[in-house]
Amino acid sequence: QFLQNIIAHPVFMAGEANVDFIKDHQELFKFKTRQDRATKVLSFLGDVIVNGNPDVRGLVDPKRDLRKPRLPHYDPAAPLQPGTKDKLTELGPDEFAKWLRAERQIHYTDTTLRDAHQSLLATRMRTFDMLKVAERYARQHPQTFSLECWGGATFDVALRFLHEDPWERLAKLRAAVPNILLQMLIRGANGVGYKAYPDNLTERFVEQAAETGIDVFRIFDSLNWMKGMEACIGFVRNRTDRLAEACICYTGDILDPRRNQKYNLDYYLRLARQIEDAGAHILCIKDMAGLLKPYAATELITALRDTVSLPIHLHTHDTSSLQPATYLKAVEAGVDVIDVALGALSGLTSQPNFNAVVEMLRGQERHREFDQESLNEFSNYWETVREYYYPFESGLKAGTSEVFQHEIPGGQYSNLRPQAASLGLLDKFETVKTTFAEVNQLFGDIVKVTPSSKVVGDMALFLVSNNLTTRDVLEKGHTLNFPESVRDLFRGDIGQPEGGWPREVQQAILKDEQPFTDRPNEHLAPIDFGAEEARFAEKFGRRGKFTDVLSWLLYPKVFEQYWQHREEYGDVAVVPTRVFYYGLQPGEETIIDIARGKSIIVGLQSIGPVNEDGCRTIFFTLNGQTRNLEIRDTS
Ligand code: 3PY
Ligand code: ZN
Repeated sequence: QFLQNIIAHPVFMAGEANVDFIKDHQELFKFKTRQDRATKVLSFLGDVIVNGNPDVRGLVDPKRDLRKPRLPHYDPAAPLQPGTKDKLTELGPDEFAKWLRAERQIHYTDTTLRDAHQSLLATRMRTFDMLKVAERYARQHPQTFSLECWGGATFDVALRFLHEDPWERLAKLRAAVPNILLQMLIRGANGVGYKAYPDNLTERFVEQAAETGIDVFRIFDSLNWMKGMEACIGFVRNRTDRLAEACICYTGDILDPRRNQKYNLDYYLRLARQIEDAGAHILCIKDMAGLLKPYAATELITALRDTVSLPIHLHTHDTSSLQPATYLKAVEAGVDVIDVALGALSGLTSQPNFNAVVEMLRGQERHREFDQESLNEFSNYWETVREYYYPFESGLKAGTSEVFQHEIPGGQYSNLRPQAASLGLLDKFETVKTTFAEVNQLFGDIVKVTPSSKVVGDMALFLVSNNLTTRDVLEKGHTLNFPESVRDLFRGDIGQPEGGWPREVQQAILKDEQPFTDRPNEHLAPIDFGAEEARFAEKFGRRGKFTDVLSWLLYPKVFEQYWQHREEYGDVAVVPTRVFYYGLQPGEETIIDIARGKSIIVGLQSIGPVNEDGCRTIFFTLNGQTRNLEIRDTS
C-alpha cells in the first residue's frame, strides 16, 4: 500500500517528487485499514437487515412469494456456435451492413437486458440476474442479431441505485456472450446523460465502450437534430471498428392528416438521407412511444428502402398492444431487424413478445427459426426473477390506445406515474397525460424522447400542480418561474427542433435570457483527461481505472456516492437480488460468490436489540463460523 500511496500522491503525479519527497510526506506512511471483502459484504447485508434497502423503503410486502428461478437448459460441452459478432469481425462494419441488408430471414434484437426493464421496472435489473443466464443464452440462441444490454438510463441507475459499476456489467456480459453483437443506446451529444457533454468526453466514452464490449451503437437525438448526432456517428465510424446505427425518432402519424403536418413521410425520408450521408451503417426507426401503426409501417419502410441503401432496424414499444401487427407489416415491407423482449419482460411499455413474434412469422417466407421451448424457459426464468423487482412495477395493467393521443414514450410512462404520485398528483394523472399532449403543442410539436420528453413531462407536472393551463403560459408567462429544465430546453441546451421554437413561448419562458442555435457542445471546453485523472486521484485518494474517471466525469455526484458505497461495502453486484433488496430472515442462509472461484456462505442467526450507541449486534455465520457485526440502526 506504501507504493500505492506514492503513485497516487498529487506531488508524485505532478512529476514534482524530489529526493526529500518521502521524508517530507509522512502521510505516505498512513495506511487505511481495509476490511476484507467478506466483512464488507456482511456490513452491507447487516445494513439491509437492520435498516432496509432505501430503494424499496415503504414498498416491501413480506407476503410475496419470491421463489428461486429455474435456469434454462443448455449443454456446456457443446461448441459455442458463431454468431453476428463473428460475422462483424470477419466482414468489418461496412461489409457487415451490406450483408445485413441482403439477408432474407428476419433478424431479432433482444432488449430484455436494457429497454425492457427500463420500461417496466424502472431500470432496476441487476447484473447478478443477467449473468445467471447470459452464457446460456449465447449458447442456446446464437442466431439472435444483438442483445441490447447497455446505455440509456442503465448507466445512471446502475451507479445511483444499484451501486454497481456499469462498465463491469458490460465486461462480464461480453465475456459471457462472445458470439452475439452487444448493443447500447446513446443519446448523441447527451451521451448516457440528460445534457450536452464536451465532444471529446463522448469520443473517449465511445472508444471505451467499444473496447469493453459494445458492437452496435444506437445513436439518437431527442429532437431528431442531425447536429446532435453527427459527431457521435463520426466517433463510432472513425475511432472504432463497430457499427454506428443512427435513428429517426418516430412521432405523430404519417397517415393522419391531423398529425402529419410536420412529421410526414418527406420529413422522415430527408432525415434518413442525412443519416446515410453522415456515415451510419444502419438506420433505426426508433418508435419510442409505440406510435407507428401497421399501415404506416408499410408506407414508411417501403419508402425508406427505396431511399437509402442502409439496413433498417425497427424499435417500438407495445404500449397500445398493437405493435406485433406493425412488425408483421414491417417484415412484409422489408425491415431487416426488429426489437423484441423475452415473454415475461415484454408487452405494455416494453417491446413486443419475442417468443410470440417468432411464432407470428411462422409460415412467412422471412421466418427465422428459434428453439421455442428454450425461449420459453428463458421467459420463465425472467418471470420468476421479475417478482424480486415488484416494488418497481408501474401498475399499468393493459394496453392503452391513449398513447396515440399523449405520445408519452414507453420508458417515461412508467416513471411519470411515480413522479406524479410523489407530487401528490396521482388522482390527477389523467390530467397530467392530457397536459403532456398540450405542452407538446405549446412547444411547437416536438420529438419527445429522453431528454426532451422529460422536459415536456416536467412542464406538464408543473402546470397541473400549479393549476395552470398552457394558455396561462402565453397570457401570464412573464410572471411565472418555469422549471429549470424547461428554460434549458428553450435556451438551446439540448438542441433545435424541426421548425425552431415558437417565438412567443420562448420569450415567455426565457424572459431576458438569450437563446442560442448552435451546438450546445460548442459552448463546453474540452476535457483535459490528464488533469482530470490527477484530480480524481486527489479527490478519491488513489488513481481510478479509466472507466471510473469516465463515470465520474459523466455523473460527478452520483459517482461520488457510488464510490463511497463501494469503499464501505465492496462490490454489492455479487449479492443475490432477493437478499440485496429484502435482506435475510433469521435462520436463513445465502451463498455469495465474492470473487471468481471464491464463495462464502452467509447465515443470519439473530438480530440483537438496539444498544445505547444506537447500534444492533447482528449474529451472522460466515462459512459456518459465528461473526458478529455492530450495525447502526437508522430506521
Ligand atoms: C433512453 O434514452 O433511455 C430511451 O430509452 C429513449 O427511448
Ligand atoms: Zn425504447
